[in-house]
Amino acid sequence: MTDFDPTIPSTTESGAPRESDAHSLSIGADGPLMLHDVALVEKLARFDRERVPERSPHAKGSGAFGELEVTEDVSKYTKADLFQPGRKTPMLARFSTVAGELGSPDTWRDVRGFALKFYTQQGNFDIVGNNTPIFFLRDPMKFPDFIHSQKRTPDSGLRSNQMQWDFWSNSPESAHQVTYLMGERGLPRSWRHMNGYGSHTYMWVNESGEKFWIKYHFHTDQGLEFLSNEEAEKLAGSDSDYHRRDLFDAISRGEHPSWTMSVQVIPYEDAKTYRFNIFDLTKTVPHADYPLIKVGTFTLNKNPLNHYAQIEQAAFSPSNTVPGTGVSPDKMLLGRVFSYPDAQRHRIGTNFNQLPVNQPIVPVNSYDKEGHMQFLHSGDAPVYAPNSYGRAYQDEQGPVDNGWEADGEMVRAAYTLHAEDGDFVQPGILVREVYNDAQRDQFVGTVSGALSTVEEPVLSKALQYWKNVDATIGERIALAVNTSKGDEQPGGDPLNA
Ligand code: HDE
Repeated sequence: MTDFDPTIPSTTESGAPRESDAHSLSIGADGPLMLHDVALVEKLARFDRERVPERSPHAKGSGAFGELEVTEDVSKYTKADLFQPGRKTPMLARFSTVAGELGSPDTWRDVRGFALKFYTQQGNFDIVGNNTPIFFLRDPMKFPDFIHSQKRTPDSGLRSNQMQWDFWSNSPESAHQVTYLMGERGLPRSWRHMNGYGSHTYMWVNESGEKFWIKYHFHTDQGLEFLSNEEAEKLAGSDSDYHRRDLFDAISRGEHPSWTMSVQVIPYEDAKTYRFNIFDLTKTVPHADYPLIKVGTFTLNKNPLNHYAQIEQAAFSPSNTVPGTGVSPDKMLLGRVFSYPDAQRHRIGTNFNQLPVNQPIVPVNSYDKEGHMQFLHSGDAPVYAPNSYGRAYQDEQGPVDNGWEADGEMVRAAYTLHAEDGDFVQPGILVREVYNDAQRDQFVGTVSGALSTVEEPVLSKALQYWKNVDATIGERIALAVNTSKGDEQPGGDPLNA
């Protein structure tokens, strides 16, 4: 399918016949070129502008279109149209790595982005999550520093384990996510074989105005599968687009991947007394306390027709909420609500929401106007509100239905944390109780491999970080690192000889 007519001879962008796609206009066959050769100037000028800035994190990725079908009845928790029983909503998913650039290998160890856009009858609703249920940080102030530390050094332009571990070991709240990252989740076999999580706590509101705290889960129906370090390293060299290719080829073959959507529902008042601060993004909320409640299934069944227009220019944002949903006091989430549309205004252009992939399927009536590439217009309707000429506007007042109470002095501080909220508690449980022996061995191998190039003063801090997570694992990592650095100690990981 194409928006061009491929059967007519080529034209300029303004539609006039083009004289040549192969030869520039010159004075005689050997003479200089002419500035008024519109066909050449337009072609080169457009080529010069082909790239928009890549996403700063999450640059490398791809995605597909599909549909969310609600198979259960969760209407007692939310009035959002897309979550009503039996509803089918068209959607777009984009999966990505975080730290690598646009051309980087899909199989470098990393967290994976899991971004969903639902084109609902109440406007676009996005869940922009990852393949892990938690994150490295709990305050958005640290996010740019974190991303800088995972990207490249300013002088050599190289990636640096030293820099990554320096940031992590100085930020103990990262321990839970780094424990996930160094485990199997850091190397999914394909995007089809990984789970997705909204990660933050969000809000739902039902018809009677009752509010609930919500955690979104998307479990892969293809089963969880992972790559070994060796497989991933080999693929990074032989097929750097391995994950992109896998998804595109599977959908082309008619194998449509699907995910089961569930939510954890936490009654609004519970948050005040629960043993964890549920707004701290470095913590999971145990299923034993708040079990998964199934909502439905989403299936990806349609490949993009144009990667650039539909994936590169897709703009996902947690600020895209619809009635019956909302955000929460999670500081990271509140930072993101600002940052995504801001990045998109810069990256794609002020009117990015007018591009077909970002356009809602319902009518828009916004008083925002003009800026680069504006093409929707309001005719002769007033461009201001309030007005006396019939263009509708809103002025709701009083408490908003998806809000929460807040009080206190203005401070710069971490959240109020509870006894079980220590930075090393949940990562300790993850390595001791969730990982099995084989996974623990793999984990020790991966961490010690990554630390083998790290030097003082960072190394001691990083080794202490793992001892804080778990004394035994910490010892094993220290021994393996010291051995690989040529220490006198006897060889290798003692428990995995
Ligand atoms: Fe992002 N993040 N992020 N992030 N993120 C972006 O958005 C940001 C965070 C995630 O496929 C950027 O348009 C801040 C958590 C995904 O298009 C940027 C903070 C989670 C994607 C941005 C976070 C994510 C992004 C890059 C801390 C998982 C790719 C350009 C407050 C729960 C979406 C852009 C896609 C992309 C900012 C933290 C997931 C710069 C400031 C936590 C999946 O705006």
